[in-house]
Amino acid sequence: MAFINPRNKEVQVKIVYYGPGRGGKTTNLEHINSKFKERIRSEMVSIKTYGDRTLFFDFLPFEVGKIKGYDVRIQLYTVPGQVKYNATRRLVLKGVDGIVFVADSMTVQREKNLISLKGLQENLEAHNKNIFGVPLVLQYNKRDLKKRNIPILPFDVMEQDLNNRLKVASLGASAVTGENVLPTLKKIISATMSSLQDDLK
Ligand SMILES: Nc1nc2c(ncn2[C@@H]2O[C@H](COP(=O)(O)OP(=O)(O)OP(=O)(O)O)[C@@H](O)[C@H]2O)c(=O)[nH]1
Ligand SMILES: [Mg+2]
Repeated sequence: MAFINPRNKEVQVKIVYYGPGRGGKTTNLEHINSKFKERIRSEMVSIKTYGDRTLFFDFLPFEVGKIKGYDVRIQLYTVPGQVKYNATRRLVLKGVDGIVFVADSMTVQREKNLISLKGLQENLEAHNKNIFGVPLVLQYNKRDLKKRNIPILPFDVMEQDLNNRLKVASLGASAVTGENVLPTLKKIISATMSSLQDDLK
C-alpha cells in the first residue's frame, strides 16, 4: 500500500521487479541506479549470494519529483528468482503498488516464465491482491541475444504466452545494454500513479 501523507503532500510507492531466476531483474536496477545517480537518496542495497544471485532482495529508493502536486518517492525492489526462495518472493510482495514482470526471452526459458507468472498470481492472492487488478508491466528482457545468435522467443509468442489474458503494457528490452529499461520504469510509475489517483486528493 502506498504511503500517502496529505499534509506534507508526499507519497511513497513500492514497485517490485518479479520474474524467473537470472532473467535480469537485478541488472534492471543496476542500470537505473547508474542513470539516476542524482535522484538516488541512498546506496542501492543488494544482498547477493555466490554467482550474483539475489538472496533476499535488492532495494533502490529514489525520487521522481512532483506528480499531481505530490512529492513522489519510489522504492524499487527485486525478488530472488530462484525457485527455492518463494517464501521470500511472497514477503517482498507485501504492500506492493506496482509490478514489473521481467521475462527471459531465451527460448530455453519459456516454461520458466510461465511458472514464474503463475507463482506471481498465487503470491499476490496470498496478499488478497488480484493479478488482473494490480498495476503491471511486462518486460521481455535479453532481446540483445538475437545478435549473438542465441535463440530467443519472438515477441508475439511471448505476448501469446504471458499477456494473452492480462493485456497490459509490454516492452522488449535489454537490461545489459539499457534498452527500454527506463521506458519500462516510466510505464510502471505512470500505471501505479494512475491507480492511486483517487487517493491523491
Ligand atoms: N545478454 C543479456 N544478459 C542479461 C540481460 N539482463 C541480464 N543479463 C545477464 O543475466 C544474468 C542474470 O542477471 P540478473 O540481473 O542477476 O538476474 P536476476 O533476475 O536478478 O536473477 P535472480 O537474482 O537469481 O533472480 C547476469 O549475468 C546478467 O548480466 C540482458 O538483457 N541481456
Ligand atoms: Mg537478482
